[in-house]
Amino acid sequence: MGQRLDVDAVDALFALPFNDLLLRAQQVHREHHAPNAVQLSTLLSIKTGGCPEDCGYCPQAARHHSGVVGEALLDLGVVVDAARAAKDAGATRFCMGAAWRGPKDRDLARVLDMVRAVKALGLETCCTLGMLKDGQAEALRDAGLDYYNHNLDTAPEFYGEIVSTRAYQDRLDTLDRVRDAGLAVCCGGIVGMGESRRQRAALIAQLAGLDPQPESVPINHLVQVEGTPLHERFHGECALDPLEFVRTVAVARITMPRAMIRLSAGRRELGEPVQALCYFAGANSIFYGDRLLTTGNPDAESDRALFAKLGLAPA
Ligand code: SAM
Ligand code: DTB
Ligand code: SF4
Repeated sequence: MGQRLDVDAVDALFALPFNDLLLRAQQVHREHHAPNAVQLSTLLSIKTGGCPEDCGYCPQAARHHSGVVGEALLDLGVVVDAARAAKDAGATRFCMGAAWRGPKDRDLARVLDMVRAVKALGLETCCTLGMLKDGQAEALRDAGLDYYNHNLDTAPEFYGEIVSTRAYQDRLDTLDRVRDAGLAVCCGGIVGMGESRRQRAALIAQLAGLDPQPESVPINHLVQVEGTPLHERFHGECALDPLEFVRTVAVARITMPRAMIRLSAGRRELGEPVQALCYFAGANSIFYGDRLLTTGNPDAESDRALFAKLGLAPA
């Protein structure tokens, strides 16, 4: 993978006066993207809960007592119905997420059928299935997959406090497989997990240092779910100033000028004014629909109302 961008340089962007940072982000945004267009992706959890991994933020880890019940992989028909509904509501991409460490070959075969069927509806396709083994990214590509989502989650220096069941390098290896197969890369992280500003800068440096840079960068704000270790750490108290979240979006925009920056988990909790600032800071993609994987998201109607207020249009 590519060279890591200088963390000091990214940190210096974070330290700019807020207005200077946002103006610069908006200028970069306008050089590379339509100023008022937002791309809409809808998520579906095709396999919920019971995950063997220990990601400290995640309600789907079997070892966390979040109340999420482990379910089987959804049937093809259920997935196709959800994709059709997403398309009818205006989404252009359909992202299928599974609570796996990685797909077993017999499960992957069923996901390939889902990818073929969703693609046939005329939607862009995305999957997030965990770590991939040799050949799996190619199989997904051949079935018609456009994007694979796999996040770095946080800075290498902070990562060990959040996840122990897979290494940072494992994530980079999966991203290499995805890239080598010719799939578009969707890779981002989560902020608000108690990391320092320097560690947020290090996450962005890591993402921007991927070569080539990801086509899509989800910036998630931690959704604190009861029963997860990070909820136990912060007890629902937000660990991040909302304006620092806006800064993170702006720095992502400046350092990854061509990427779609996706305002991802935590959008409901941010509220309209903070979301509006994020759009100004260069966010141009969202998860659209009233559910993420297991947690809530603003419903489509309230997103459409916010777009109308801001003069934004679906891309
Ligand atoms: N199991 C697969 C994996 O981890 O690679 C795919 C699904 S996993 C739920 C996808 C991503 O969702 C995680 O990498 C993480 O960035 C994000 N995520 C999970 N729980 C979250 C939470 N509570 N708040 C914010 N983002 C979260
Ligand atoms: C990403 O970066 N965020 C999405 C998507 N990729 C798969 C997932 C957010 C999950 C939030 C917690 C939940 O709903 O379970
Ligand atoms: Fe499993 Fe993915 Fe949740 Fe980690 S983030 S516990 S791998 S579903």
